[in-house]
Amino acid sequence: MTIHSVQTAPIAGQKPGTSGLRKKTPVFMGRHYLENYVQSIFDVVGADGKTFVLGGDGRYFNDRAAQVILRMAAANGAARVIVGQGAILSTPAASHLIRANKTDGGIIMSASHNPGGPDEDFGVKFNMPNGGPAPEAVTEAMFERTKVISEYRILEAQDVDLSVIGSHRLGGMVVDVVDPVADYAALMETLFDFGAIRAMFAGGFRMRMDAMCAVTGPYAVEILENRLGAAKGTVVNRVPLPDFGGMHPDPNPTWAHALMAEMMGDDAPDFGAASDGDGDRNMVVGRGIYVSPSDSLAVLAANAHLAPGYAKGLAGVARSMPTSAAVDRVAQALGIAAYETPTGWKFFGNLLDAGRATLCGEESFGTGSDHVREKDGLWAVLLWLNILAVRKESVADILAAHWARFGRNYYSRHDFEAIDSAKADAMMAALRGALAGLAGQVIEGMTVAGADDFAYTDPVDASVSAKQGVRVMFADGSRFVLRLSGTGTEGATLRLYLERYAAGPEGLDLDPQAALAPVIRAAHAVARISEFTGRDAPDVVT
Ligand code: VG1
Ligand code: CO
Repeated sequence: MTIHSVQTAPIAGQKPGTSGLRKKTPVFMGRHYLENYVQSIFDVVGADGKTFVLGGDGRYFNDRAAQVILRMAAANGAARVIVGQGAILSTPAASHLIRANKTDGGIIMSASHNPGGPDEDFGVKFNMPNGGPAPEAVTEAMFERTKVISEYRILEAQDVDLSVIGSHRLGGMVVDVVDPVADYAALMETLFDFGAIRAMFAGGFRMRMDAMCAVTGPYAVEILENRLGAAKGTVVNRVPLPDFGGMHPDPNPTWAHALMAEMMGDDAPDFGAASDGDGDRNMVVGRGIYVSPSDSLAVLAANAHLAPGYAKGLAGVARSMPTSAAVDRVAQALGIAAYETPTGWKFFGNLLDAGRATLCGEESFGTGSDHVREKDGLWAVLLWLNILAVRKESVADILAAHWARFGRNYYSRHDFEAIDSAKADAMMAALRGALAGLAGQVIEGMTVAGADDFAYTDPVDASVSAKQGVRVMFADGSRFVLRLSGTGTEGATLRLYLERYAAGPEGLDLDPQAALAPVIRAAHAVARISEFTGRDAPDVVT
């Protein structure tokens, strides 16, 4: 078979964001676009004689992109690629395969929570041999490579039949097609008390899992229904579709509204959950009660020892800076370290590898542990189920007890989407310029204790990441944070994160938006959101 060296030229804008390179699908399908980026990945990490994992969330173009990546891997001298059947792998399952097979990394095709389809989003991300997203230094090197690329290598060959499990050949390279679910499900069995959860379902416990027509469906059906005995039909929207059935596979109260309606209605099941496009996010809902992701992380940290995989306790916990400090209070009570990192799972990798943190989480519906190096939606659902099976209390009771013990960090995120980028940048620049004068000011009756632009020094490798979000902290423990999204593909998305602490015992049952009202007003006044962007109200509130 012939290896072609194809002449190409740099394409502007191939800069990976919070989680890989994401663009509109037609952009990715444009001439040389995918090829330039994949060659840049191989040029940076090297492919000769190496083994990689490949899979994606099944969105539109997933199947064809996989064939291109395989042909390029073969042409670049890779020895072996392990591919999920049908080119499907959830992000946590890919992370697990990368680690379990001691490979040299993997390529994940996903734009995660972004909609999919011919006119929606596509993405490509490289994960390191530890199973985690490439750190900034590596993604920067890939971006630099895209600016000077002049040729890529690709094998002339027919498609590999990825529907057939087993070993295939592509030129000099082996393509091992594997069941996307089996190894992941086996890993989950080592972490959780499947017997206890099975007994809970057998006792009549009811659950709803909304896979949002994305990649989690097959995993959830196998684990929840087949192995744990949840009623058939527990998992809805269970077949992954190239356009996610038109759904926006972002598990939050806005986009998973059907699940929310069911959980708040009469005859609601005991427990509800949803996951995102690539299966690394989770939303958790109890009967009649929504669990904010920051609270979920805190409850999981406080109760993880009830699951066999965490019976020895946690080494430490880590959260992204905009995530509420609820988990910090748990860490303090447990006497373990709590780390605060920038947004994006890539920053947790070093802490996990060094054994400093066991549990990690983000306010954006992401929770995970040292079992893989990605956040893991179904893992979080199973840890909740394990805790419910042991404690035999409702989600509402568990939350109430948690707040009574630790106090409550009222929390919300307001997203302003598809803002003109220049306006968003101007707003952030003005805000950064105003930070120095804020300390000591009284706004909405609250005194500003400090304001800065978050910078992080990795405690393991001392790498520094600056300008990770503006935070304004008040003397009473309230705060707000503003940053621009790094995963969008249209204009800018402004994220406003709001937090206020109530120690209790009074005032633990307020509506979060009401409890946060002064912080919301303060944020708008300081950042002049409406003046710069023309927006008064957010598009999505979580
Ligand atoms: C968002 C979230 C962040 C998450 C990232 C990837 O990034 O805020 O917490 O790690 O998405 O998640 P941003 O830059 O748009 O705020 V996933 O499930 O889309 O890979
Ligand atoms: Co995701």
